[in-house]
Amino acid sequence: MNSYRDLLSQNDPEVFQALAGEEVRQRQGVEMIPSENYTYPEVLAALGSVFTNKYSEGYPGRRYYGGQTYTDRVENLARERVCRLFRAEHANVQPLSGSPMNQAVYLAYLKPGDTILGMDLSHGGHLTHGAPVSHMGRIFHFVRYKTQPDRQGAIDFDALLEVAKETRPKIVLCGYTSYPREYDYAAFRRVADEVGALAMADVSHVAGLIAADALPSPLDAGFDVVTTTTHKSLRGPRGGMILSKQAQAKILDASVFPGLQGGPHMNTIAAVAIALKKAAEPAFRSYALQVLRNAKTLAAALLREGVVLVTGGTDNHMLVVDTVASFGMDGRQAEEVLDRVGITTNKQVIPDDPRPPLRPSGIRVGTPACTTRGMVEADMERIAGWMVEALRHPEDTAHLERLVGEVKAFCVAFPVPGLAALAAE
Ligand code: DSN
Repeated sequence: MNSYRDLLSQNDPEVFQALAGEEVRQRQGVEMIPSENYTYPEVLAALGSVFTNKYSEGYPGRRYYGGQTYTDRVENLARERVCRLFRAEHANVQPLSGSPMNQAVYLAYLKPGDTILGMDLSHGGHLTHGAPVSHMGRIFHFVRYKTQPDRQGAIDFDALLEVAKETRPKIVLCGYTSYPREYDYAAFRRVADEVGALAMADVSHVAGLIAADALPSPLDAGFDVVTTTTHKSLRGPRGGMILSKQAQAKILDASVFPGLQGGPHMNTIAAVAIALKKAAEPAFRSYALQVLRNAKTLAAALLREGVVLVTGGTDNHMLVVDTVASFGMDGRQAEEVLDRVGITTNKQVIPDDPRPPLRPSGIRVGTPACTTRGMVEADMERIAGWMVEALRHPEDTAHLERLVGEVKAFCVAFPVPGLAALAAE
């Protein structure tokens, strides 16, 4: 037992019950949502520390409140560690999460009505990359480009350049939330250069793989601004960061604070610093390479069973499964069936999906979280087998019950960082 659990169980049993249930869920199930992970016990400790008590508007050495000796120290540590890890000239570690981090970049450089060239949501772009339902979509003019799913998700850069010349974007944005292929950063940089736009990448999903040099970096390709959340493959606390060239530092810092946000969450920044130190260790590179091998193995196992994958496979940590084509059920049904057997995925639109977002045609599956628990290629084969069995027999209760038992027995053998001290249920 650790002390925060003791305190909660004694003093707020209602919240404690919810927490205890979530702990069991995380330990007994296979977490396959590609944007999720299990963070370090040290990160959990920093999140629950007294840094949460402190207001620190401003930046180290230039704050609006007193008492900043230790908050300055921890924010400087986070900034230095991220710059070293990603070979960035400047870092802002204050964005509260992914949406404000991207909003801060847009608001730094653009006037209302200016154009951003970003990936279409159904092809892999994020809400903040220009989905009409986002507030950013009301303020700025987003022009959305698409991939070619039948050509392994490749982007037609000649066509993209033509669109850029016609629409004159201020920002050419590359980045994704549901795209299983690598990006050609150099080609995006060339398009941005041709039209005098800022080259921006949102690498939230693959930041951990970039940090480990398992995938290429847009900073190495000369991008001006790179944004990332800190809690996905990077395995830190929930937060956001903006990395840039030194020339962009002043405008970006002013855009985050005082432009968009107030006091940064210093407990999160301390936790980010911890995760960044861990990401520089050799064990993290092994994890990142295993994430990629696991995704490839999972994809191959599903393809062998005749499952239809958007773009036909994966180059990163993620797969998008067309569940309508593969199993005759929409993504919501597939997510629910898999949930019932303890495999957590999320429903996902596929390129130009004819179905609505809450009943889309697919699911998204990823390997960072299960790799953190120590699962390897043979485990991916088993998970693929369970997924296919469940999705082929969604009405067969006895069949699903058997899978529930198998998945649970399998999962509890893999410790969850941060929960390792708890006894198996
Ligand atoms: N919700 C995140 C994801 O799952 O990719 C993006 O905001």
